[in-house]
Amino acid sequence: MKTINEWKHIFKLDPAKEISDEHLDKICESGTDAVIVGGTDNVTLDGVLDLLSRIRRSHTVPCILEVSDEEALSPGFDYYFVPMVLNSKEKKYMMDMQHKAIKEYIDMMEYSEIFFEGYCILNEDAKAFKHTNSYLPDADDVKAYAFMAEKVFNLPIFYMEYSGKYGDPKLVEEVKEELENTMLFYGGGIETEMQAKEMKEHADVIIVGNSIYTDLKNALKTVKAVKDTTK
Ligand code: 1GP
Repeated sequence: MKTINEWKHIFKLDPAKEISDEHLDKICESGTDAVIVGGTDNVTLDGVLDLLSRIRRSHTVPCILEVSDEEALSPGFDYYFVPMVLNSKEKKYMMDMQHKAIKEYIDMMEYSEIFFEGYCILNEDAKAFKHTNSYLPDADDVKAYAFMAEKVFNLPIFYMEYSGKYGDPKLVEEVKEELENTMLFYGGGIETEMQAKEMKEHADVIIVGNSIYTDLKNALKTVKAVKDTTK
């Protein structure tokens, strides 16, 4: 099995959205490096467990829970990604929720399976942006957050989150230049092979979410588009 720093592509499934078995099979067998289960609204334990069991039933793709609500925390995933929202105006989303979860659950978990993500939410219209009371950083702010994610907090992942909107490839390129060891994740608005390739030029990993539900055929093509890249 590949290690996380060899990954290039991840599909993100929203437990609050319906997906047929046929489509889920296609996602899991697409050649993607992993599948994240995560969302912002209406993420319930039932929804998370339903997806986990349907994925596990017949697939071996690595399965990650992105923990946004501790009520929906469940054992059985390969990895747990925990967002720390660097551009939230509330300390709660950067520090306090994570602190509380560590206090309550760390003894039950395997720390090697947990990855903290330095999140920077860059789409003002995204649900996560509003939910976390974030502000829109300018390019220099974003680069400074990337620097802090790596050098100050030593986080394994810096995540440029444009959820629902295709972002700025130039800024992704500039942010990548700030990072030496921390992996750069890009997510947001990828619907075509060309967009996947463009963002993968700079990001280590691209995440494709919404287009799974709106245009599966083209969403599936994003896997091969980035697998062929050498970086
Ligand atoms: C969302 O970054 C992911 O958390 C992917 O974004 O849904 O816009 O593809 P999209």
